[in-house]
Amino acid sequence: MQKEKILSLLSEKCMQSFGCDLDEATKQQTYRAVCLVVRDLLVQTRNDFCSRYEKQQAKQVYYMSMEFLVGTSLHNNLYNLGLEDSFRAALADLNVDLDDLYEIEPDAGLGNGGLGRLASCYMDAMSSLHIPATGFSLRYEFGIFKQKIIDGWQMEFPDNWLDMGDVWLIPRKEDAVEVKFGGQVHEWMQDGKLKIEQYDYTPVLAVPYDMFISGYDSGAVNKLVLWSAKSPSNMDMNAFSRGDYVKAIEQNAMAEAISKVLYPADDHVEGKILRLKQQYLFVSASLQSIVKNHLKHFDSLDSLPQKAAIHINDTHPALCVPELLRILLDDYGYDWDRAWDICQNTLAYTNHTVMSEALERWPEYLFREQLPRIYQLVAEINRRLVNQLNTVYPGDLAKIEYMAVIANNEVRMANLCLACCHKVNGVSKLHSDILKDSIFHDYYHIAPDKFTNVTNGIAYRRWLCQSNPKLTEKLREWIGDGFLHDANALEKLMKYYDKANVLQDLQKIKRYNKEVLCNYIARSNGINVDPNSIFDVQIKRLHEYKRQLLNVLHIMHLYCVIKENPNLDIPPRTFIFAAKASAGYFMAKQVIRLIDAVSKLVNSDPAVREKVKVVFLEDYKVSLAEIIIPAADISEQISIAGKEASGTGNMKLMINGAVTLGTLDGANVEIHEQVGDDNIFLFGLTAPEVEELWKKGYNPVEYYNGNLELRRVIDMLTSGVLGSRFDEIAKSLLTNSYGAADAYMTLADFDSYVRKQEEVGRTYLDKRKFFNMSLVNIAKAGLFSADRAVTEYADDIWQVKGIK
Ligand code: CJB
Repeated sequence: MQKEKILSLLSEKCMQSFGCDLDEATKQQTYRAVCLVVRDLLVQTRNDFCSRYEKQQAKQVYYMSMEFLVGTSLHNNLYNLGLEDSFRAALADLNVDLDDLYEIEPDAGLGNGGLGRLASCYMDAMSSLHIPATGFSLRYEFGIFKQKIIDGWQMEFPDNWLDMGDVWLIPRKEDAVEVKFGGQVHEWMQDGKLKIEQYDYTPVLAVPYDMFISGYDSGAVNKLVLWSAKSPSNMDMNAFSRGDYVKAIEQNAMAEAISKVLYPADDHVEGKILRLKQQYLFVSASLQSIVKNHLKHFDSLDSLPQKAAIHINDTHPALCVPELLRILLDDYGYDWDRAWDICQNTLAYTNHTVMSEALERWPEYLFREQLPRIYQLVAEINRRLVNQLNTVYPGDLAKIEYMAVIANNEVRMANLCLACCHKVNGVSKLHSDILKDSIFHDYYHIAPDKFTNVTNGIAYRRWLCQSNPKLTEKLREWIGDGFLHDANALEKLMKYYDKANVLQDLQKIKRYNKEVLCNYIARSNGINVDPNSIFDVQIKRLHEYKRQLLNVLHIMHLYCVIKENPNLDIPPRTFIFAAKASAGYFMAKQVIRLIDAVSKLVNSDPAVREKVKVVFLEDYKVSLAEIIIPAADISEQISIAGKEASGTGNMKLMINGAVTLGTLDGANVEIHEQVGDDNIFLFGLTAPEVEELWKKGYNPVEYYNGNLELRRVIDMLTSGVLGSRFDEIAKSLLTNSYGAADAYMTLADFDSYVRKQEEVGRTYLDKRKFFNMSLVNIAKAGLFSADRAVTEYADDIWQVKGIK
């Protein structure tokens, strides 16, 4: 597009939206005008795409997820539309730097971490692959909280993203749907048919907002539909006319509270009523709109499984099962068997974690009270399931109870999905095997064909091409443009494996990206970091199983070693952390406090700080990850084996040339398969070894007593040298009385980790060797493209195809 055309579109938008000329617009107004112009372009492409797939009566994907961690959109959309350079040039005429506009865009942080970001990567990939898809979620008024660290403590602040982020959303008030909560169910016979009605319920309106999702160089634009809860205006009229003004307002607020805020817990659930209401609101509204859309094009719901693949992203949208059943039975008069058949063939489920605290279960009374009709259906699903299980496992009451949807006064959402969905997948080879062999083994036994694996993937055009333009430019020069469409073409880089000038260029690019990050660190933390040091990065949610603690204990060990021997010859290191902890997660917050204390100790000690620096970057989010990842040398993926379902940060770091230091957990196993032993730093127990050790009886005190280095750092925690004491952490490692001590085997893996870290240091001294490794990581990262992952979903689970 010519820059004159862009300028005229911008001028028009500016006048329309703000009543001012473009050259008088503030930066914020210019930003909004640019976004609105881009949005219009997306609408045009979308209309064209829709008419093509409607004409072909193509099957569609409906991706149901409580979280979409979208991040920013302007850069992504301009890049995908191939308009970045022309917009940059047009804006330069106005003395506006496009990068400044990128910076003022808030992240749409409608997710906690990996799961939500994966959903966004898959939306991007579906658009790039021309697969007609709609994502459904909630339009949280407040996304993931903003994090500040004050005196070592994480503080949470509201994320009012809609202030600026609303520019990408198009409301469709006319398409609002009603969702019913509470009340009673009335059943009666009419003309020989059972009739069902919910009465005395509380209605809540779900209003859809559309956000368009572009694909790379693709004629396809999909959309994310975000539901916002509203109180129906007529609901309070009675109370209002009786003069019960406060009650009316209260009811309004209660309805609207449903989409107010994202629950900030990751890999962990809280059985709160509001959360159940969020889930039902978005599930019911989405299914109503899917059904309506289907009936616009086809004459009955019999063909739903042929035309719609509804995907349940983790158990949060598991209410899809009984809600779709309810619609088929109550609203469209299907009989049970036919309705169940349609549900089974339409719905598929991805499991994202084996952590027992993340498996959703609802107290039965609460579930029944909030969703009386849905409860009846779940009870009937359970009754039929238990009957069936009695024939497969006669008399095995323990097994049947384990597999039941309702047991011990709880409704279990994973079992609901397992009982119904035609496909169930894990998110890495190891994780999918653990599902089959262990947590879902009994379901696997009765329906082995249901189970499959789709290893996660990333939208590499965001994570490499957009966030690391220097590397991308060089890659294009070295291997051509093929990788922009097909990530497997990155493998061509292997021909330069030992080419000195390529390795030097890789080193220069890394150095440049490190300088960018150094500037950020100087601005945000006031710490001067040496760009020649190894950038050793652990960025992810703060969770005990991810073992940020192991990383800190090693840093404390290094501190001790350097204090003992100030002339120690090791390459300087900068340890970079970024992580949010769930607001109520005490131990996670203690670990943040420990990182903060260690960083103060290390960074202020003249004997140590030349060799080691520790930086904790506040408020980890997509846009911050985009700055850190291109600058990383070492990617810390050090979870206890068997617990990290996949990880996707590991893939983003790898494709940017960072070398993984990790356990054989999640997708690290496949990264290892890709790069081979020589291009990864592996340490620690494997998943079977972890299991073995638990069986044998794990006693962390033996490790503490048997390893002087380990003992020294654990003793430091309670000695006061860190400025304050970390008794709870030490206790959780050695003497936890309410669970297993050291539940994540940090002590068992300490020695192996320390030795591997020494190897990392030695390897880095040989720059050529290190950048050989880095090159291999980039070259072999193609497998982890979201395009590959989505193609597997499309072929094996959804049976959908891209549109010509
Ligand atoms: N995951 O981010 C979350 N939240 C959850 O509640 C459960 C799992 C993560 O999902 C990612 C995407 O599949 C995985 O890569 C990651 O291992 C897992 O922890």
